[in-house]
Amino acid sequence: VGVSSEKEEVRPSQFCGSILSKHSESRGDFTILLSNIVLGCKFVCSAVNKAGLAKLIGLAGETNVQGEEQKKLDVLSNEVFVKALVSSGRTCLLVSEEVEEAIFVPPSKHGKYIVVFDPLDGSSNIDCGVSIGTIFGIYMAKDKDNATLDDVLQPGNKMLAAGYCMYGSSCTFVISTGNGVNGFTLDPSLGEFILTHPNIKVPSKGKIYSVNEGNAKNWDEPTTKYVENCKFPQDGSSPKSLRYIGSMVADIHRTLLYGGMFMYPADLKSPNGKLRVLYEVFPMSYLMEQAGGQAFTGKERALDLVPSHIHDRSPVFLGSYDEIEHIKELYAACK
Ligand code: AHM
Ligand code: MG
Repeated sequence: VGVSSEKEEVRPSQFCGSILSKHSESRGDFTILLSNIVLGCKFVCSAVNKAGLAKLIGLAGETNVQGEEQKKLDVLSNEVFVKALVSSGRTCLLVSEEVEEAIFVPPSKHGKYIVVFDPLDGSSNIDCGVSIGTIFGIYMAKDKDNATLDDVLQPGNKMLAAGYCMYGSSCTFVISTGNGVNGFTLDPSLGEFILTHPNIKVPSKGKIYSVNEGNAKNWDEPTTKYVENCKFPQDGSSPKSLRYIGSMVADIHRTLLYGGMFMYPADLKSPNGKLRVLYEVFPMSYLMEQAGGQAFTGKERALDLVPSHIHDRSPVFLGSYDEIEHIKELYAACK
């Protein structure tokens, strides 16, 4: 992937490992970190592609014909990313959705970066072959040899970079290092990600809304009004289409490319929504803003949230600039 933390321009001819920094102070640490994340994504992509064959080689949690224990894909993905990140020698603290406590990297492998990640988001979709993905965000520690939880309990606007890899009909890696958003598609014959979606910009308006409407009974008034307006617009415009995959990476990928709004709002049963702040809400909000859209919690800009626990949740509305303006107005009117 041809990107670096120093906000270089991304060129189609740049592939993973071919980065020449323009910045003399740069030591290539970020490039090494990123190439290890990309390696993890390639590994998980390969495992996901074989998931449908699991019955032939042994079901997850069972023993296969070689007598090897089969790991569940989400467990395997977590192990892959933890190993890839620790062995990069560029991280000091990791937070994974799969692990209750933060992971402090052994001193011999210390580097200055902190990575928060969901190794395999949407894993309930694995068995029916629907797109799933990895989500990550990167922070910098104040002191790599004395990293604490405070280094990671920071607002999303302190992230240096964020991205996701979608394991779908193709394997797509989308990243921002704070200078726009770029998308790369894995060419399986080369084993390299190729820049296929340079400088992604989310359309300012959208014709799609995306939400789990099964929760509508418990929604608050602004969410209910927004969705009502999508279906029965009062201004003579056409109703919007509903698209909901139930896999955040795929729903956000579509929203980035086609516009509209993806939301996982608060409801009476889940006042903080479902999605996790550090490794779901923040990275996707960062990408959406970098693509010219917005991300809102119902109270504030999503990237200004300060999590108090590594697995905190928050409601979130993400998407086209004008759509988020609309939901903000509805919340303001309800105050
Ligand atoms: P997971 O981290 O347990 O996979 O859950 C997160 C997923 C997101 O990918 C998706 O947006 C959401 O859960 C869907 O939830 P629901 O099934 O309640 O609509
Ligand atoms: Mg998740």
